[in-house]
Amino acid sequence: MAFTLPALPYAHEALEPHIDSQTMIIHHTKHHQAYVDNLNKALAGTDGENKSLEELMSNMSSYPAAVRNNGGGHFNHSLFWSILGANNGATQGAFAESINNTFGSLDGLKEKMNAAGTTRFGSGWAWLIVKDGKLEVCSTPNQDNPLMDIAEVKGTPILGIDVWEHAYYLKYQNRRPEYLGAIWNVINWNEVEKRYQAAL
Ligand code: MN3
Repeated sequence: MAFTLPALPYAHEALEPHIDSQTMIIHHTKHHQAYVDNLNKALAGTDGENKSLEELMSNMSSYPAAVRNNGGGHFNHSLFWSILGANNGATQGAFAESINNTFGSLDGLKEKMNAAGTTRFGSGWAWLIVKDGKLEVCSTPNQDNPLMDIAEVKGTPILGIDVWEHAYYLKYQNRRPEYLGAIWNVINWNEVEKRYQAAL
C-alpha cells in the first residue's frame, strides 16, 4: 500500500507562460517523486504504513521528522496540482459570498494570500483554509500544513501556494512576488470551490 505519485490532471506545459514547463516537470517528477519515495522509506515496517495521508497529518506529532517533511510534501503537492490548471473564471454562489464577506473581494483574498507567501521567510506555503465554517489565510514553514496537529493555525486547506524557490526560481529567480502575482492566472476555482463545500 505504498504511496504513489499522482499524475497531473493536465500537461506539464499547460500553465505556460505563468508557470513554465521545465519548472513543472522538475517539480512534479523530481521533487514530488522524492517526497513520495522518502515517505514510503520512512514508513516501511512501521504502523504508519497502513495509515491514510490524512491520518498521518492529524497525528504528526507522533511521527519522526522524515514523515513530517515527506508526508507533508506529498499531501501539499497533491493538493497544489489539483488547484492549478485552466483558470475557469470567477467564483460563484456561497463560496464567492464567503470570500467577499471575509476579504472584501476576490482581490482582497489574493492580496492576503500574496502577503502570507511573501512574508514567509525561507521555504513554505501560503494557505486558504476553512476553519469552523469560515475562511482564513495562513502560512506554514517547510512542508507543514494546517491539517497537522503541530500546526500553529489548524483548518482544512482548500487552496495552497508553494513558495519554495523550486516552485519559481527557473523563471522568476528571486522575484517571489512576481510569481505570486502570476499564479492567479492559473487557479482552478472549480476545484477550490469543491474543496470549500466539502470542508463545511
Ligand atoms: Mn514544491
